[in-house]
Amino acid sequence: MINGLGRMKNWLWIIGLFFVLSLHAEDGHRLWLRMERNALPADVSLSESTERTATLDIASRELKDFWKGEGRVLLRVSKDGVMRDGFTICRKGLDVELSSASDNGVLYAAYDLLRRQQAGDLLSDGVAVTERPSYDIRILNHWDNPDGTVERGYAGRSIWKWDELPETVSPLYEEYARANASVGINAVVLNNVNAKPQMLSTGMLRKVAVIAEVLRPYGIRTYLSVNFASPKALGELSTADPLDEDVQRWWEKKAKEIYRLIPDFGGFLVKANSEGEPGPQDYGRTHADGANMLADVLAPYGGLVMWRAFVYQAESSDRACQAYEEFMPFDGQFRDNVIVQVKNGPIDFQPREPFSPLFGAMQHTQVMPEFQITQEYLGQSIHTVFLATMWKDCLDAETYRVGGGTVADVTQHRGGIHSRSAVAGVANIGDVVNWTGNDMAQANWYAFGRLCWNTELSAEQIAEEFLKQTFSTDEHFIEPVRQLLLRSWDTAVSYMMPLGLHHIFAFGHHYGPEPWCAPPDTRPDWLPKYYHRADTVGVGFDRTVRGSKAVLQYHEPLATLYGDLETCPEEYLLWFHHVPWEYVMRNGLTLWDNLCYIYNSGVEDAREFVDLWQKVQPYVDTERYEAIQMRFERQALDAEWWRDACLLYFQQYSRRSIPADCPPPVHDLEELMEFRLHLDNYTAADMDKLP
Ligand code: GCV
Repeated sequence: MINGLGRMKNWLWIIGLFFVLSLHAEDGHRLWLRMERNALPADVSLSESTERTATLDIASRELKDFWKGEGRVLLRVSKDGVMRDGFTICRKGLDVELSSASDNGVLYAAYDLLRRQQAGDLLSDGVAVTERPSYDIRILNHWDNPDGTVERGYAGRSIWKWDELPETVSPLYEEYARANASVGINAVVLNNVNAKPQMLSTGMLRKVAVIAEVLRPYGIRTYLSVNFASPKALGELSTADPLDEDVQRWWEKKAKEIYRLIPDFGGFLVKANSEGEPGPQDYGRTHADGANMLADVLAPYGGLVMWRAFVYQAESSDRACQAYEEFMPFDGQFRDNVIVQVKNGPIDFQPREPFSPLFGAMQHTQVMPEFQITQEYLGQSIHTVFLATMWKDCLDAETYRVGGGTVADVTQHRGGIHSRSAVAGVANIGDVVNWTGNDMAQANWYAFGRLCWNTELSAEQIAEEFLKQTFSTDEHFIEPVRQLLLRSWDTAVSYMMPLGLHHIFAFGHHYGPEPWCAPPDTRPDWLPKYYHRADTVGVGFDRTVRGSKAVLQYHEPLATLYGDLETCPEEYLLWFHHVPWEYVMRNGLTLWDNLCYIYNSGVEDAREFVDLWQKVQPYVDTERYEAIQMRFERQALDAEWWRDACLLYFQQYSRRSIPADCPPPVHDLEELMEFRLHLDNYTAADMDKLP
């Protein structure tokens, strides 16, 4: 018989065991930061002349806890060190010295050293490495709303707990700061570009100040998206006209309040006159008027304005032309502390777009690329798509502007004495335990940081680093999964929108295919038909000189190359041309047959990912293995759905049969049109509905 005390002991034991197990459960929360903690701290100290700071305390603590080297680690901040967050790591015998002109630089050096240790890439004796970041500002844009929802977020709710702040400070904030610092991210916009005016209320700013305080020692500056109509919306003025003196005074007062609370506040991100957001054009003013007014307000504090070029009007005959048309007239008219933030492609984070012509065109304005880490248009938190490959494609593209230069070159160029180069990524982070919904999507957060730090890194290197730190260093795991990641973007493009097709998504949620979608009374440029233009002659958007003339926004030789059907890269064919179904492509097949084969190859690749992942099961913990495998299985089913939807829909126009050696569709068009393939449909019940 077990007495009462014995029973209680048993329960305590069970609870204890549960606690220990849950602590060690592999839930993905540790991201790529999986170093084993030292039993005894490593020997880490500051050089004599280096003064202690909160940032150096973090660098010391990380190295004491996780550096396995036997020698001494010396941290040195000196004015002879590398500037702008850069650093040198030098190994002498067993000792290592980390030096920089700033404490942030030393922190980045500490994480670099730990990354090398994790990935088995240690420096040999006598070797020194010096690193300098490609961009000064490496910033995450959160599309998080004050009510805790996240626009285009697929990883739970916002990590910012506005209801609890400023009293309760979630431990997530510091973990988040650490993860960012470990990959060199040094700035954060906390809220959605569709900004609520309430973000600038005094109550909210006090909460923002608390988050900024947690982020600061990790070298991270806080920025906010602002609603251009704030002076009106917060109830004080009848206008938000940027040339109105009361409006200017309102912003000056607001800036003073912000900097009193957050002395190192980074600045404002603004989405103006786009998708219904207010802006200077509401008062007959220009983007330059609006941006410069805010820039003047922030200049005394060293603050920046990141002004988005993501603009388009319903009436336009080609949405792809609009950012250029609206911004080029103001090239050279923006203040030094304005950076124009341009999405990587001319439309909107589509699976594959040519680079935005604005990068090459704006020669007298500081321009920064904006990438989307959250996979709004690429399978959200279900599909594995490694985005470093896509971002490299943009960054490495030659713009052919005067003097030449790739997108990376021209955006890293620093125009004026105050200007800083910058690059933004729309975050894929939420409050789910593994941060990004899909464990594999952590790779994109990681890749964004690493690529902004060094645009010369290859996608392959980044994939390998990530996998080694996050899963396993075993070559039997690394080799196949690295290949999978590197193929994953091309695969997704093949089963979603090959050959330059774009924006044929389901309305609103952008998960599944709906090339037919045409709800009544909807803006034409929000509908797939506006983009694919399929008819009985062919498919694709004519952006040549005979069409919308978008090709002319590129410098030569690109304008001619893209504008000629015979020379246009096939990956952009239907982006720039309306191509007859029977057009014979470079491989000798017709456009229609090619389309069928490419869609099908995407499906086959997605199926192969399921098998490939199964083969590496021995190297992955059960929890993450299963969560990822379930997603690969769904991805393969979705790929089939995409292929059938697009081919059966376009077949109505091409009136050609699917080649005999291509597997016939699994679904029929009616059924595809009835069931809206959606992330939320993927409950067990809805999976059953799938044929
Ligand atoms: C934040 C696309 C997205 C919107 C987003 C917008 C933008 O249109 O679907 O959710 O709004 O881009 O980048 O401003």
